[in-house]
Amino acid sequence: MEAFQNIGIRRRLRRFFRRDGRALIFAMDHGFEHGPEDFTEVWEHVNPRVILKKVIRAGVDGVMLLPGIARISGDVLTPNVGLMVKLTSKTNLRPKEDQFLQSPLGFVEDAIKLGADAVAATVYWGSPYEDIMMKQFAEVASIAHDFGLPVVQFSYPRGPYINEKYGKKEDYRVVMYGARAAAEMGADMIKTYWTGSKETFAKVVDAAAGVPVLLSGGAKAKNPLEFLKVVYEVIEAGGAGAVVGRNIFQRENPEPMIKALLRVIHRNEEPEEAAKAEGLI
Ligand code: FBP
Repeated sequence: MEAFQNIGIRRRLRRFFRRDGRALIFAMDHGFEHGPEDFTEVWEHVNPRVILKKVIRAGVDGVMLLPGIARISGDVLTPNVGLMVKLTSKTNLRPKEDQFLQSPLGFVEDAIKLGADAVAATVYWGSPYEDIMMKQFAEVASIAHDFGLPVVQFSYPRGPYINEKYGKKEDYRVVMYGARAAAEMGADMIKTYWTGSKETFAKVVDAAAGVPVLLSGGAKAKNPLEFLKVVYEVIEAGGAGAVVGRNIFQRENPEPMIKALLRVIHRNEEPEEAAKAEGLI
């Protein structure tokens, strides 16, 4: 007989991934990680209930929140949407040299109380604080797995040594390394940077050895088509979808963007086709 936990992990992963094994997850930890200024473009979205109602109505598969926002928005989060609670973060207020460290801000037990379907923690691979974040991730993963909760690693190579050695943190060789390290640590889902091409992202997917790899959205693209093209290539490369924040909440009306992303992710539509269908171009 299978262990109870395995059943829990599989059931909960299905709350994010559709039958095609792909997901569009809305990320919103920016009020903490970047500060409320990230909401300047569309100020009403500083209220999590306002933006969460919009993105859920538009059909996202899951949301990623910090514990306090999950609490404030509890009644807005409909049961058909997967809830990922992130348990580490950092503020933009800390000194520059400490920006390469994420700290714990909640516990697996809190996430369970909130009804989470997964927990997440970041590791800045290559950072001078890598050791601390590895321990944090290992602890979160071990406890979460005991409770049948899947664990997501935000696998972000980052820090002075990465820049020195690879030139940029998005170099596929280091993104691939981070994804592999996440898989080796027992992550059930990996979120990481765009490497710039379908071919290089396919290497990242290969290195993850079957653990689903999702794109980390990044700063708002110059135009919607540009972002849809990246997500299309992620899917073509074997990626399992995208976790998107700013490209959604920095739009007054995020619905057409979400619907176009869903077309690309779940229907394999070409980016131009999806953008036209949703009136984005
Ligand atoms: P975005 O789609 O806005 O990039 O959100 C994804 C995310 O990982 C957030 O969870 C996080 O706050 C942010 O990006 C990290 O951004 P940065 O690269 O500036 O640390």
